[in-house]
Amino acid sequence: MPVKRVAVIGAGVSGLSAIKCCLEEGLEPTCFEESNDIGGLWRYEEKSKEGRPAIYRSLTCNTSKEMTAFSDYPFPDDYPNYMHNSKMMEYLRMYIKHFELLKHIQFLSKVCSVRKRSDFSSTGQWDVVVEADGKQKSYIFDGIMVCSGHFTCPNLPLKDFPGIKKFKGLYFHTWEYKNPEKFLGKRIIVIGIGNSGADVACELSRVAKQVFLSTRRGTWIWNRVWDNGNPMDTVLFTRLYNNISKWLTTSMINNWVENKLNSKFNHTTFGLQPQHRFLSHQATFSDDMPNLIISGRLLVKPNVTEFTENTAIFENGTEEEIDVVIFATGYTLDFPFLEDDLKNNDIHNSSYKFVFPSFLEKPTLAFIGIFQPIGATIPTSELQSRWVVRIFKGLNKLPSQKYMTADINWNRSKLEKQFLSSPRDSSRVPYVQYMDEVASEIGVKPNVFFLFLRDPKLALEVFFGPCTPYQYRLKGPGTWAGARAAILTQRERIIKPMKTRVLNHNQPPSSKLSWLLGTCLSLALFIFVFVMNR
Ligand SMILES: *[C@@H]1O[C@H](CO)[C@@H](O)[C@H](O)[C@H]1NC(C)=O
Ligand SMILES: *[C@@H]1O[C@H](CO)[C@@H](O)[C@H](O)[C@H]1NC(C)=O
Ligand SMILES: *[C@@H]1O[C@H](CO)[C@@H](O)[C@H](O)[C@H]1NC(C)=O
Ligand SMILES: *[C@@H]1O[C@H](CO)[C@@H](O)[C@H](O)[C@H]1NC(C)=O
Ligand SMILES: *[C@@H]1O[C@H](CO)[C@@H](O)[C@H](O)[C@H]1NC(C)=O
Ligand SMILES: *[C@@H]1O[C@H](CO)[C@@H](O)[C@H](O)[C@H]1NC(C)=O
Ligand SMILES: CC(=O)N[C@H]1CO[C@H](CO)[C@@H](O)[C@@H]1O
Repeated sequence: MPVKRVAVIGAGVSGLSAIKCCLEEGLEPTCFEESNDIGGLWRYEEKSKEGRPAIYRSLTCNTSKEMTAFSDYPFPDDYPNYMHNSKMMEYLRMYIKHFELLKHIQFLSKVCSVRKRSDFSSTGQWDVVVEADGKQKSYIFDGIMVCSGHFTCPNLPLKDFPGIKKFKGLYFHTWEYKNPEKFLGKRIIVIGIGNSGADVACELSRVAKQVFLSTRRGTWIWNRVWDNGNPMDTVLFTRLYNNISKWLTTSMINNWVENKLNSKFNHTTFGLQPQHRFLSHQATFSDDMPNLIISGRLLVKPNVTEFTENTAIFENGTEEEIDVVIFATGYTLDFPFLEDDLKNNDIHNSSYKFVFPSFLEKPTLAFIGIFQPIGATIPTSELQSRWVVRIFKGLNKLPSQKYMTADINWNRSKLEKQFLSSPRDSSRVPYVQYMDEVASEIGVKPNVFFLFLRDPKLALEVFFGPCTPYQYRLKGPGTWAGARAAILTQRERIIKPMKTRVLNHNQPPSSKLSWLLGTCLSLALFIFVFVMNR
């Protein structure tokens, strides 16, 4: 029986594209959102609410706009490359207006439980209980898309920090942090050096008396602003690099990146040098941190072994007076509404491509955007949704359970070898590789060679340029007529927002010869890559 009615749980970025993909395939989506508005993680609120994601006022996207867009809805050209959260909300509001998604969302509706119906093995249907207005209501759905995100349940490992209960000052998780105002002149310690830890420590170190950043293993720091001022992801996440990386060993890639990052500042001198290699663990985005470390506003410290009433004692025996402790210790996955077999199974251990739990008799439940792509979330979860709705409708089939389990185990052992065993790393996948894999399932992966024969200009941009989401709208189901133009104009949209002081004086003349040489080299490389792959 094909799926018709679909419950979408959550109206964040993943939920919104899930609704849109359902509509595209003629399904009937109902989206249940616990709060009173869309946006999920991206909606800033003055106070964090339990069970909801939360962000600080200054939060800025860590992926650039051309890499972050929905695949058939580019950002306006005057939007900055790295957006403040309020800009992201503006974009999401334009998106739901343009595709008329609002009428499919029920706000202030909390999903309490999602249970298999007794005839699940034949129908694949689910009983869904939703609470709204203090009343519970039951629904029957043919398909479920879980889009509730993975930043809702803060991880606060207090038991690892003896003495924290005795500590007289303030302590809390970054989930509760909003802005630096009330921390003027304080002595603060931030524990953890992930993206939030780095952001919060840098922001506070401008106003606090002193900020300490405690890290057990250190980290690699990379930048939003890459060579020549280009957004990092538009430079590194290309088909060319994805292709080249297949011929290099992991350690060659690590050497290259680590040298590059160390040439900006020496990670050993700055006290950040980790034991692990670059690819083994999530790196931290921070354009500011080296400036704040070198100016002494931010001091990098080792593990805290103990807190006293007003100090922190570090692993090497030093002790510092502290007024505030901020735990930037990440999040745990939490799906309180799911059945035990879905909830207890670590879903990354048992989901095919992080989407379909492989042990269900019917593939009528999918996780969308519940993983950690090394790249933007919007296009990855959108592509997952495009695949899911086609599976729901029976237009595409999943492989056998045996194959899926083997694939999951194979990938897991590969991940375990490559990454540190940390919850964050169990679901990390390189962006281009993952997008291509899912795109191949539904036949929307561009074939660069055939494209080259038909439309060389486009093919070169697809191969050498940033692997933007529009590439997955060039062919197959869900083709978008604007995709070609969007790809050919993407570089203009990258520089447009910075053209606020247009220079009239002439640029130094660049030689025609070097341009010609560059073009010939690119072509040669392109042909070489193609030949190597035959
Ligand atoms: C490399 O690029 C060629 C041409 O686009 C493509 O056919 C091939 O699949 C790519 N290989 C990898 C490993 O990405
Ligand atoms: C970084 O500094 C350390 C000493 O602090 C030195 O041994 C090392 O060679 C430097 N690394 C690079 C890449 O310059
Ligand atoms: C850091 O300190 C905590 C608390 O004492 C301890 O549980 C943890 O194992 C330490 N980590 C390392 C890497 O030493
Ligand atoms: C601990 O680290 C501090 C720098 O934060 C350094 O001055 C001190 O010598 C170190 N102490 C030990 C015992 O290594
Ligand atoms: C997930 O896989 C890891 C590594 O094999 C294992 O240690 C862990 O117990 C698994 N978790 C579940 C819930 O199956
Ligand atoms: C951006 O930050 C989020 C939150 O820390 C993280 O999950 C994601 O992996 C980061 N993106 C990239 C490309 O590293
Ligand atoms: C995401 C990922 O790493 N997928 C890999 C899982 O394993 C299959 C082979 O069984 C690979 O083709 C995928 O690339």
